[in-house]
Amino acid sequence: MTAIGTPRSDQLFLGLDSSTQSLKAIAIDGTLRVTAEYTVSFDEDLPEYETKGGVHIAPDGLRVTSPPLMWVAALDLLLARMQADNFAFADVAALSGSGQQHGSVYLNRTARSRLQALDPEQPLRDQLGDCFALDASPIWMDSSTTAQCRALEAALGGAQRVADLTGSRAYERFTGNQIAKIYQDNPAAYEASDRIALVSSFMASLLLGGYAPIDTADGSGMNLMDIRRKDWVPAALDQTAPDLAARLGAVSPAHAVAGPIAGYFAKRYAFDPACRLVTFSGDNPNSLAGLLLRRAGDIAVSLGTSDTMFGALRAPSPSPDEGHIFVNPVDPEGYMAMVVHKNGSLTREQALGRHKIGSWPAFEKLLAQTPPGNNGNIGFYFTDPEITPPTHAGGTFRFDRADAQAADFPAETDVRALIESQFLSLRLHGEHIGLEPGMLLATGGASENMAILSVLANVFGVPVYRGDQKNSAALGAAYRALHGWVCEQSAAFVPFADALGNAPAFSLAAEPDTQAHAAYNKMLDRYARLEKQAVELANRDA
Ligand code: XUL
Repeated sequence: MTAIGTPRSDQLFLGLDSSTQSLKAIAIDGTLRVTAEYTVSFDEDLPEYETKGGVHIAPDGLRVTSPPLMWVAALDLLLARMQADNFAFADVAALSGSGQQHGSVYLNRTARSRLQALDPEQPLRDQLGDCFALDASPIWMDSSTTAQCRALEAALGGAQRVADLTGSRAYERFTGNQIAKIYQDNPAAYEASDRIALVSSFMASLLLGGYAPIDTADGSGMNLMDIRRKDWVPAALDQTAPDLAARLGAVSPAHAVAGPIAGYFAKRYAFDPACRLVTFSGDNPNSLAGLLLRRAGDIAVSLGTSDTMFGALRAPSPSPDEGHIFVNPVDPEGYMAMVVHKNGSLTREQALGRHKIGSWPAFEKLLAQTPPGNNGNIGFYFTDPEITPPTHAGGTFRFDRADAQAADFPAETDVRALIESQFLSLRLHGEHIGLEPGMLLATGGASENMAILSVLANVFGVPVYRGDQKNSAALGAAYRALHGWVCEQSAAFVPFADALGNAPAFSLAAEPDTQAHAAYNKMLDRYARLEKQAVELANRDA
């Protein structure tokens, strides 16, 4: 007989990931083997929403939104594809999910009853079109709320105080500042909102057939939650908008079961009506789970639309200058720290275009033509206003070995300057919030590029591993579905590591070269000094 709390090999656990550009699903079985994966790409599969990279960018370049109904349509399409593939919905014991962090969804007073009374004969899109108080959801790429950020810091007693309370100083993309702007610019939309959800809790609400809670890990990305008390900060809510607590609802630990899946999905797709819905969380917290980062010093670098570096911490020490502290999604008493670069993959792709480099192998060849340290040439590539270090405007700033500004670099120097700069910045700012790796786990699109991983190993001086599984947020959601299910079955919190005992090992991808690492150690102070100069230059142009 199988012990209570131990999943059977024929049970499935499903993880969804509603990211900036796509909606993905990964199913694992009770032995943690990945059994199926599906993707819907917003631009390609739902062209009627006319997004580019899943988003709409306003002419000022600062306001960035996505249509929330597109995320609903994506769920219809994803589940239809799974059904056409004979996916065994009935075997799913639990599901959970991931959402791009910070994005907010404004649901009007019809939403709750509509979610509770979904007609299984109709797609979701046809039933939920008019349940939004706002049809453009601000997302994490939005950087239009500087005034609201400064106002929050002033009201709470400064950037350090906001960081100490909420885990981060006020950041433009953090949801509270976004809500403040909506309240100020469009009070009618705020007034019409019955519930303000994160992307994660919104997607969960669709599957739950009712309002799903915001979890404490994704909730840490709002500048509204006390990361130690795990509850809203009244003064932050008051500063943001009136009657906000009721619109946000109560927070929940990420491992908690929010309820069974809505009858709609049981009837339309033959899910087991008892299938458990484990609270959804943000993409970075889910990636922490997907990469099984358990020990301090196990640190991941995710190279995607945004580049992020994150790892688990016992005690938080938030900085007002960089990085974020979130509640840990698989250890409600623990924390995670994270540094984010907005300018990740798109900036790397732009370098390819700018220098007419036809392919990634050609990029690797160019990278190999220059030595670690790039003969003293350093660049800062803020295609968009950067998050770390924070800038108010974009701009590219290159410095030669004598610190003189250069208009351009030859292609082979420029690609190295770009990759080295992205990783030196992660190292510099990560160290400030306690992220000191003993090893690195690389994930995301660019982690398939060996030359890039070798620069990463050399900058940090530690081995770089790579998971075979690229979609760490969706996988993390599947792992968390299993974790939440085990906790519920056991009627007690079970440590994640115990629930996930069988998880696969990662493969070594790059080892550091001592000499190259020494070159980067030497470079770091100069890099930090030039970074300050680049930030001043970017802000001067703002
Ligand atoms: C994290 C952040 C991004 C988004 C989208 O703070 O802004 O990583 O979560 O991936």
